[in-house]
Amino acid sequence: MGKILDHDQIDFYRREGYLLAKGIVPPDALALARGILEQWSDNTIAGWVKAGLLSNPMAEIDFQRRLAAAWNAAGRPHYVRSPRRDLVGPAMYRFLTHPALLDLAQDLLGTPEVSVHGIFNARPKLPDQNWTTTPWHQDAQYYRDAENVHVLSIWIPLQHVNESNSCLQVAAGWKQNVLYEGVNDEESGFLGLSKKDRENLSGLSIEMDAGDALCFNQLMPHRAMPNSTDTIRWSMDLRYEATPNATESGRKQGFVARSEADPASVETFEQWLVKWAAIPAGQY
Ligand SMILES: O=C(O)CCC(=O)C(=O)O
Repeated sequence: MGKILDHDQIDFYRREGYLLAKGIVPPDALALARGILEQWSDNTIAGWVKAGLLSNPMAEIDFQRRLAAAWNAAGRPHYVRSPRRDLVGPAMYRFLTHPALLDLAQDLLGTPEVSVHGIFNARPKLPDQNWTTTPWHQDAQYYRDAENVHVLSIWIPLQHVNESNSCLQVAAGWKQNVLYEGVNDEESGFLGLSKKDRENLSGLSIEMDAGDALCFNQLMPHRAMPNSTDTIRWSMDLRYEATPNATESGRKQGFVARSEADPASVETFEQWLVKWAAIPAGQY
């Protein structure tokens, strides 16, 4: 038995490279994530108003629709499609270090020496917006120093997701454990698998509820389905790694989040913030 998962779940993850952990994200953690995203959405829309693209910030529209309505009314301006830097703050630190998420990371990494990897994203996926539809890729294509180092990704939707509103697909049964060359997807520009490498994958759609977490390792191919509904699909994706063999790419903007061997090594929000000092707002 792990801290939060049972043996069967941990075995499944080790064998298959992914795990759908049902009901693992408690309401207070989801509320933190939602607050962070509402703030980001508010700021983004305020930026469009300030730039003269929009006269009304549309604050009366609900969270699942507002950003899409404002984006369309503003003339579909460019914005950071997978925000990271602009999420950094005390609430994001609390979310990343929520005990339930650290327990999950501890169980799947197999150690209480847990670091937050510095690459995490929010994903506002607007209706019919192809440039946010993530193609087949392996996360380690974005940080090749993790080719042979376990980096755990945790994908957390804020509402129910299915094939209509951009749930993720994993390449179930894929056991090759190789890191493919990354190529830029023609449609979205995202880095991902070449057409040839995608050919033999069979995608398993993972339908999820708010509170569920989809976990996968750095080599597991996955993609998002398009959003063909009229509401926004909100999600966060986080990454964790074992501190003793943490990658350079992870440590750069990451931090030690839990340690039994050396509790004093856990880094505070203020220590984490310093690592972002050179990265301007609006960047990754
Ligand atoms: O949220 C998405 O659309 C894609 C997420 C993803 O691919 C990831 O977290 O690695």
